[in-house]
Amino acid sequence: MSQGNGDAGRVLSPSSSNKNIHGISTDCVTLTRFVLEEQRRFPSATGDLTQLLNSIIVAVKTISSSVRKAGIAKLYGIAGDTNVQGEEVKKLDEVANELMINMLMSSYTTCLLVSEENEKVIEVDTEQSGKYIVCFDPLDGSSNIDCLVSIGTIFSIYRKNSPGKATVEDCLQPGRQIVAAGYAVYGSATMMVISDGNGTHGFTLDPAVGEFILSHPNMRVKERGNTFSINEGYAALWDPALTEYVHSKKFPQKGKAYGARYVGSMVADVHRTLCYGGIFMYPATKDSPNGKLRLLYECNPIAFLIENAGGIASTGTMPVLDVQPTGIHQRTPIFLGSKLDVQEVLDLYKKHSTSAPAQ
Ligand code: P6P
Repeated sequence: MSQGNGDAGRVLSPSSSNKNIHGISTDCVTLTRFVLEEQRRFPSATGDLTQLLNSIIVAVKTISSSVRKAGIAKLYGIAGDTNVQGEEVKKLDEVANELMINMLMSSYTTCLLVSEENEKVIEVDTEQSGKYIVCFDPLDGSSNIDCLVSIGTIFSIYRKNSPGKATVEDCLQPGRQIVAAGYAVYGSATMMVISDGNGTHGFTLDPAVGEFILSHPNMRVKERGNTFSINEGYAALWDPALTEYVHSKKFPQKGKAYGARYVGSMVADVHRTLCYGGIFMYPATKDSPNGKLRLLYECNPIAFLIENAGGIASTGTMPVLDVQPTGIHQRTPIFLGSKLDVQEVLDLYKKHSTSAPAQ
């Protein structure tokens, strides 16, 4: 599928084809239908990417159902360390990881998987393997589950470009090579935000139907927002450029101060930034010279979505998508969101010539 230069105008819109009879849509654009439409833009497409995305959709629906049951299950004593059969109850992120791995492997379209939960790359058995590589975080922000803060699943899909048996080197592609990427956010509703390079589009899960429905076609990041998002608890560890930037948002020489918003769950902070504009930052600090967030399955997929929505995602010195990975779990600083807001930070790094740690 194309990258970034698609004719986004082609994207199906919920209003143009939506007929309502007794409040029931008779022509809603589901994510499955959207993916099929996108496949038809490429006559040579084999349908493998469609099959792969549909497998991810099933995994996400199941994770969503498990996330929403987790709290009540604990309350009724169904979940805890063991269930009524005395079987060990897996932690939600383990369940999410197994779901993603099983659905990806059984799609017969993948050859290698990189998971935040697995130290080593996961090889797909030859009789099941296909041409795609998927890097994913099955349940990002899972430490927030018990306090019901929104959490998410993040994924990015690459094509295996080298001949012969897939190796870990095939996973170390810059984000610019991403074929498609997305996240699911398990919040007040469950939404999937995806891009195949032809714009960034949001789909809301209708639990009554069990389908993701196109609710936010062609999402665009505002040129400038009015909030900044960063964990200020680490302010003592920031470099001078970042310290100057945050100070300028809190004590502006002219105009209103920015609001501060920070959930501590990347998908929630990113989704707010995508919807409302502003800037999300997880910078390098004196303690963590490459920041905390992982390049392959957090920063690259999110950067792909943000760029396809007209925003910027930078390490502080270069676009995130241009970083050449050297390890499957490497970290990177990230500054993302509204173009004008992120550019202010980049200009300050240039001024202080304090380059965020080189990748
Ligand atoms: P901190 C969640 O643990 C996570 O990996 C991301 O989802 C989130 O953006 C970040 O860590 C929060 O980290 O250091 O602010 O608690």
